[in-house]
Amino acid sequence: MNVSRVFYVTTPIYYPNDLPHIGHAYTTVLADVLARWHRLKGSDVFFLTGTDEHGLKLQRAAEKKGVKPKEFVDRMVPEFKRYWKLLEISYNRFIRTTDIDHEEVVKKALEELHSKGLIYRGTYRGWYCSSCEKFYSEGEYEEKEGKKICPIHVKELEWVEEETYFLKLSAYQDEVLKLVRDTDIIHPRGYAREIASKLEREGLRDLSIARPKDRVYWGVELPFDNRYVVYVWIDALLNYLTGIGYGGNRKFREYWSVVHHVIGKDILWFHTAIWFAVLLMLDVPPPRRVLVHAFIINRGLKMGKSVGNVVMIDDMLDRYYTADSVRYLLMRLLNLEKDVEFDVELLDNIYNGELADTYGNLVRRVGVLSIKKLGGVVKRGELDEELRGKSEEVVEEVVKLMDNYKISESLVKTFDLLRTTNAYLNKTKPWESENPEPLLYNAIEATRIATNLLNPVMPSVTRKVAEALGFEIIEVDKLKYGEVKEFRVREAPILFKKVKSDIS
Ligand code: ME8
Repeated sequence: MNVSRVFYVTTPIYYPNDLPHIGHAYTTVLADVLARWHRLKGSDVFFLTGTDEHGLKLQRAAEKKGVKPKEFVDRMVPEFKRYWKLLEISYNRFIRTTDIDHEEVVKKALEELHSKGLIYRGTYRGWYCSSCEKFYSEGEYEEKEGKKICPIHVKELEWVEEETYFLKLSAYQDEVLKLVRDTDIIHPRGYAREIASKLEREGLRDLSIARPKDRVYWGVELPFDNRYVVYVWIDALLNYLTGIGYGGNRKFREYWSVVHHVIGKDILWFHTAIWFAVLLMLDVPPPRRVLVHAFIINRGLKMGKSVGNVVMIDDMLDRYYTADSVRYLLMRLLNLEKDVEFDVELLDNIYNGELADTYGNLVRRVGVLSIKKLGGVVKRGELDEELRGKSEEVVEEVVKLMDNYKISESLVKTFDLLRTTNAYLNKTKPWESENPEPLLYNAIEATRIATNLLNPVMPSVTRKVAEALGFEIIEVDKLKYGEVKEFRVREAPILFKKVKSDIS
């Protein structure tokens, strides 16, 4: 196996205390698009997603429902799987932190850290947010009317004072800072600067990595002291190792060398400062990339259950009918650096203008005309230089953009080609022409190129177009304008039903 032809991508493992919403879909679809893009480039891809099932938050959610935590998460996991199926998420493994192989990895890792003398006993005194499952140090929280407030969940922090075990992260501060500042692991770089300056300002403090069982019983037992469970974030981060069979084998090393962690900016500190230090301690190389995106916000606040401003995946599927449309819209909105407001009017316009009027309309037109004028058989004739030039330019640009995680820009580029092709039809008028075949061939060929490029974002609709117009979705390196000798057009499907802006 050639190393450059391997790709490993992960999503955060989500807390199954509630159903996933479009914030979770945003990350998961992004990871799926990268997985599909690399498959389209001929790589051997491993795509990992799953659920983060231990800890106080889950324990409390189960207590609220009056059931045991395991029973509660067992009920929630099928819901996550159902949503990811609806959205055509092509994961290779759905990992649960309650999986036996994972619990073994956690124990093995903790043993190793302990035997290396990196864990010591101590007392933790400080503030905790159970929704973040995070210890808050001074300056990180907000204060309102004398109360300490979690800035993400806008709720009061809890005071925690307990005997625990600490992990000696502070010993790795300089090495971690180097990885953050002097490598290209964290992307976009603004996030690296943010973490570097936090490290320079506050340093990397030792972390409490256990919770006493009389407070938190729902977790992996600490292998060297059964009165404690492992702190949920340490448990969770290790899933990325379990997912590909943590160990010294070749498969693990190959996948690990290219791992991309896709995350939202809320969990950046855990995936950089803390994770890099833990990996250094375990003698595992740092991840190849931590790909960070900003938030989807609604009425100015991060969309989240505790804030009460979520848009559910079902709401979006109801409005835009198909997984492909929802995936397209989420990826069209995607912004790694800036928060984006969930704006239905804007989404309606993109949906109607781009999917229905541009892509849908083009496919329908070439389909109908090919069947009517040529009985569906469209042979290659003279290639149109403008469409060929445009197609080649778009393929080249899209490859560059996708390889740089600029998915929204790549969609805009591909839609340029679709628009140019619609304009080509308007200009050359194959419906009036005595020799419509070369005109239709060129239009279908450009449609094929665009469809092939759109496949990772809209897997179903692009397959449908390929079948209707009679071509195959192929590896992107082999995509070349004019390659197809003949199209056998079978039908002229209507791809996207328009939405009316007056309903919401
Ligand atoms: O943090 N906008 O799980 P979680 C964009 N279990 N992305 C959003 C979002 C929004 N409004 N809301 C959620 C956890 N997300 C831990 C992870 S990993 C070892 C452990 C996405 O269920 C985004 O990816 O709270 C964010 O980082 C993640 O969901 C948080 O999911």
